[in-house]
Amino acid sequence: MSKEELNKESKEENINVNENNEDNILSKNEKDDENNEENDEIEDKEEKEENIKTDLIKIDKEKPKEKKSKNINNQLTKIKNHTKKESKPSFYEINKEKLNLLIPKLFPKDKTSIQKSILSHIEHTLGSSKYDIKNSSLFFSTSSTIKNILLSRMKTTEEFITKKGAKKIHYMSIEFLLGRLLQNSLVCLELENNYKEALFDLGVKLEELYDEEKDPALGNGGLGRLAACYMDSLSTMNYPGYGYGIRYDYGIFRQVIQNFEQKELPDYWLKNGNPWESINLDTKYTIRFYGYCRDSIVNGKKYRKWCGGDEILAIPYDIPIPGFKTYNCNALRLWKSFPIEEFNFDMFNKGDFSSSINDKNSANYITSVLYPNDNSLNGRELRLKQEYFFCSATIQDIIKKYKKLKLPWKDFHKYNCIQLNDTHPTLAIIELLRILMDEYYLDYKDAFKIVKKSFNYTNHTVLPEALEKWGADIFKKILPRHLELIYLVNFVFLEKIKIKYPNNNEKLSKLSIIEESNPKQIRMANLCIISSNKVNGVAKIHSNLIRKKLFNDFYELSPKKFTNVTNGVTPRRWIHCAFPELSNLLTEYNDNKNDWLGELDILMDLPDKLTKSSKKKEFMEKYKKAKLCAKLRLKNYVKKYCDIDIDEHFMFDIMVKRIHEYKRQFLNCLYCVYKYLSIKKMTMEEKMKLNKRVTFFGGKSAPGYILAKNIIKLINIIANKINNDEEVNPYFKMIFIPDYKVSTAEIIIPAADISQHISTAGTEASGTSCMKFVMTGSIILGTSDGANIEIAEEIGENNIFLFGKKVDEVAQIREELKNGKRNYISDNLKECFDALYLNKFGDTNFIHDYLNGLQNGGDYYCTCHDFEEYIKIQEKVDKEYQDKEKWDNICFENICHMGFFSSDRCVQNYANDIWKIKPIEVPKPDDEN
Ligand code: NBG
Repeated sequence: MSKEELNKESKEENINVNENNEDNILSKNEKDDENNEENDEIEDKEEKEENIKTDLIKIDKEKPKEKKSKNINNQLTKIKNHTKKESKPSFYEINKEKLNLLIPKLFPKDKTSIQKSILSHIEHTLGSSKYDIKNSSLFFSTSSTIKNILLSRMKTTEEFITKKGAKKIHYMSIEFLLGRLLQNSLVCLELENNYKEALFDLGVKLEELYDEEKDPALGNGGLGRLAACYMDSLSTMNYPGYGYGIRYDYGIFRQVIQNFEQKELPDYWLKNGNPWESINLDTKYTIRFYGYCRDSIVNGKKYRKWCGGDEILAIPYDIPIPGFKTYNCNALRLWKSFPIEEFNFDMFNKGDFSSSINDKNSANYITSVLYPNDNSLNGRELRLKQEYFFCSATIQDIIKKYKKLKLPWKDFHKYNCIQLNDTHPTLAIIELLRILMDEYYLDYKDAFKIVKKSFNYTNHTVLPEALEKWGADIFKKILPRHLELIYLVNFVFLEKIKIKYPNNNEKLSKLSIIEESNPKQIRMANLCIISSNKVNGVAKIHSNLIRKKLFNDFYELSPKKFTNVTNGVTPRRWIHCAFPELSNLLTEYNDNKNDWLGELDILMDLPDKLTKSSKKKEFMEKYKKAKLCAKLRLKNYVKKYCDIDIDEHFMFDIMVKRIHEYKRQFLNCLYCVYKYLSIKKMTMEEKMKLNKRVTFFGGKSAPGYILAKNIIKLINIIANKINNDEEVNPYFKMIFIPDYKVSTAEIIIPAADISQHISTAGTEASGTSCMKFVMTGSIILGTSDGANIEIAEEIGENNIFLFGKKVDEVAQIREELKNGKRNYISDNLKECFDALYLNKFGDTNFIHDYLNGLQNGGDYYCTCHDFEEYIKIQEKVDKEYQDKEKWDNICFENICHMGFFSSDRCVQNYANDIWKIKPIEVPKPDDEN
């Protein structure tokens, strides 16, 4: 369905919502779904037994007559207030007319008003001097002018959506890898040219200001970047969606290479302030850690209470998320921890100055730094505190907003849907359960029903080392009440399992949330699955692996719960911002319309249209020039940051992603060794026929991941040898680009001719950079893994270089390795290993143990097994690159067939199949000029 159709439908469907007819709030889709939902055998029976009896209004009615303790009175007043109509008109209601006149119109569009607005911020917001204006303050003030527009839109969007009584999606993610925001915001507002012109008139290049922005790098890799793309698409598609995460003071570390090795430096991204956020001091929530649980009696019934321990505050920083060509602007709410009191006056007065600020420091620690692990568990106490901190604040926020609607709890899920981006926000499930049971006195059954209808869980990995588990002992200490509730959820669930599978302890132990080890471990994924409405993987192959392998027992129990939403990326950032020359060209030949940026499928007709109008040749000439611009940008970047000269006419072969054994940068590195050794053996004549190539690597390793760090070191040592060998470097170079992040990705990705995505089949859940590479005109060299498979389906198998063992073959090889089979080292591979054993590239002793392991049954990721096929496909790549015209043509056709991989399609899938929400287009108010 196109965006227009969706919007039209939404307008029709949302009329009259909130006019005493709650049912109107449900879309037709949802009503159907309510009837068919939950076919799961066990859960279904329960579902139909009785309707929820307890809601807030009822509790209020059933208020006991006898005298209650002060405490209980307070609690009941609290509940009563939930339903009581407020009588006092708000500030807004009193001043509505005046406010609309007095709040300045904040949408500068023409040259002079843009300039005025920027300069006013320089002088008044920043307090900088007009006598000494630097690019850094111009960046901040320019961004501030745009933030003001977006803030107004964000508030209006929220107000409109609330008034409509629409269901909202709350997207919870411990990482949001936003990347720079200035250009993206201008593009969404369609003001990029206006600002360019206004600044140019002042002698400033807008692009130079883009470079002033520090990446808000609040994530590790694909998972965090996916969350950012989804935020962009939620606004673009007019869905009422809120992001919730953590405002880390330090995001991912800055990577520098010293003596060939990765060194980590702290990256204080807030050094110059963040122009995009606004702290919301009206909202604060108390978060508790440690303490104890006790019984309390309310209305003759026993309840549990969590008391004591330490309390800190969560305060939100909101970042407006604009959509492309729409007024709608959602909010990303990031929590920062604060101490309850600035510091302890008592201690201060007694002269204990350092202890008086201790509390302040320990509260601040919670959100100070992002854990730098990608696809592996961070089993630290502080990490668990981060997870709970952000879950509790988010759930309290959602509840506060829901309470304003004055509706019964049983309808909570009709207005709220919570998506868990992996298991890091799992505690939100238990936090909602705890608040419903312990603070609003719902019984377990009712509370759990609400929870289960509200939550959905996305799994992002099948790697065992990344599946979160927490020791029950840590939980007992930090979150004692949550541990009790987890045991309760597990008990109730396992009782049902015992009925379905009598005398089957194996089933019980596989399905249990608790792993009976010493100490006991809590399996967060099991908790998510048991407590969620839907569970999805992120690419077809991955979702099938989840169903058939990873969570097979759960799948057999509730097959309908499991679904797939293949990942996608936003074309605004990854085509337009990253590769403006290509974007402008596509717009030019799409009748000068850039609507394709909001509906990527539009490009599908472009190749035919160009052929029919005989403009194909002219277009392809311009395409070549655009690609050359992108390659030159990378060439200059490499000169600046690596001090290496490269020739833009070489084939650019790029592999950039987190460094991981499963992603197999080592395989690519071995091929570079092979290529070097081969060139060394060649005659001049043979060399002259070579396809000239630069192989680029980039990516960070987790600081404690020794093998990954050794791989970085190996790449740098080999690159050093190759680049300094004059017999080889006219034909082949190898570069490691340090500090790979969103802003560098925007320079690197569009420059590629070929890009590598060569994980062992069955290990990369999806991968998203593969999509960005194809969208900007390069061909994938990859395995049958993750999203590569679906990209091949969309663009055609002939337009992608696939190689390597398939997922079933990998399983078979692993079995054979277990049984002692060892004849898999080819002569080519042996030669490469020998060169490394003999330290031909420099001291590579550090990798010898790994090489020994690979040859002795340790080839778990099939690096050696795939090596020969990899050489063959690389030869094919070199050969096909000779016909540059054909190559460019394939790239162009591929670009035009990537509509499926727009994140707009993804959020539409989530909205229709999982969240059951409809878009709502917020009308542009008359007072915005
Ligand atoms: C990563 C996968 C990628 C996938 C992203 C986004 C985690 C745990 N998983 O393959 O490794 O593209 O998630 O779904 O970071």
